[in-house]
Amino acid sequence: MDVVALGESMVTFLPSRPGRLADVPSFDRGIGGAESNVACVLAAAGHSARWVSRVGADAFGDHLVEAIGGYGVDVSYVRRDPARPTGVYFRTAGDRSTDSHEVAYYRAGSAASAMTATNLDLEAVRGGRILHLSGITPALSADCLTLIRELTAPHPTRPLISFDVNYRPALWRDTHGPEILLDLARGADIVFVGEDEAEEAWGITEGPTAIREALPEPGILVVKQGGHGAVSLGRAAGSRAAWGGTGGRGGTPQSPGRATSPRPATTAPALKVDVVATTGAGDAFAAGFLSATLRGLPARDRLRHGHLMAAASLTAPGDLAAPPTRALADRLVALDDTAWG
Ligand code: KDG
Repeated sequence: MDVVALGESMVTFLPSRPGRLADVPSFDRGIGGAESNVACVLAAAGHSARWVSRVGADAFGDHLVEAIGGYGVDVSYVRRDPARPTGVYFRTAGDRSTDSHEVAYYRAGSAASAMTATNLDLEAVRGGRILHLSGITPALSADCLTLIRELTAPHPTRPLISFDVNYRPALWRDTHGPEILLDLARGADIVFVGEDEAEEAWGITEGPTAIREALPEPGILVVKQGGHGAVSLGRAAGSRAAWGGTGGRGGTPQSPGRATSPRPATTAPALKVDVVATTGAGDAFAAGFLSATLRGLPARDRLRHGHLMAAASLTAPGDLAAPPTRALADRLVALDDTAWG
């Protein structure tokens, strides 16, 4: 198994026309969930991917398992909870950066919020080359926070941990969310964070180098800069190795250890697209980057694969868009710098 993704997925409801949630009369059903979005895009790109979670023993749980399984993702370790419902959420179609972006979650007490190390199959969770997690899960409940701490702690069969910070202030019940996220990110091997997110959560305003100073441990740190592009910062002095880091070509895991020489940062501009909706674009980016990392591609191409998958997501209304095939993505990534701005 290339990648295992663990986290809550929800049935999403998108308004059938623009407007405030209070005004729109009808909604279209879709699926969402940061981690399963990553698994679906990876499966579409030809990787073996598993999604591990809990859903209710209800119709929405059926829909999630069928829809995510339909992408070719292994859903055989998704547990059904007869006592708790599947989470759902409603959002406006608007760009997250505009005032019109509204999200209404109905997920408190959901089946996924009750995930623990004992009601999931931890061997299946640790059974991939990469375990992808996000900062959404620890915000769901005390049990979920304990689970993520356990999965990111040292363990003899711990895979590489990919962690997308995904700071969702609306989900954190206490004020310690940002410091918990920083701590979890420090325990990961590959970290994705938005520059705006680092500012909102941690008050870091000086960009990628300052974020790297706050997060020296992960072998690879990817800082997303919205429509501008993204920066991959490889092994800094004192960080753990993770498959070649910036500029590396290694397709096999290197033994974790302390690297001593700083590696240069690699920057790649994003594609210029007309944004339909930003939700899910970060997940698509992470999937493209992880796909190229699994294939041992150099840092520039990892970022470009991320941008291509993000572009597919940004130009579609749902949380999960049909990504380009691997062959098409490879052709587009190989275009020269003039095409990539
Ligand atoms: O990144 C997109 C996700 O945020 C979305 O699909 C829903 O997982 C979700 C969440 O918790 O907001």
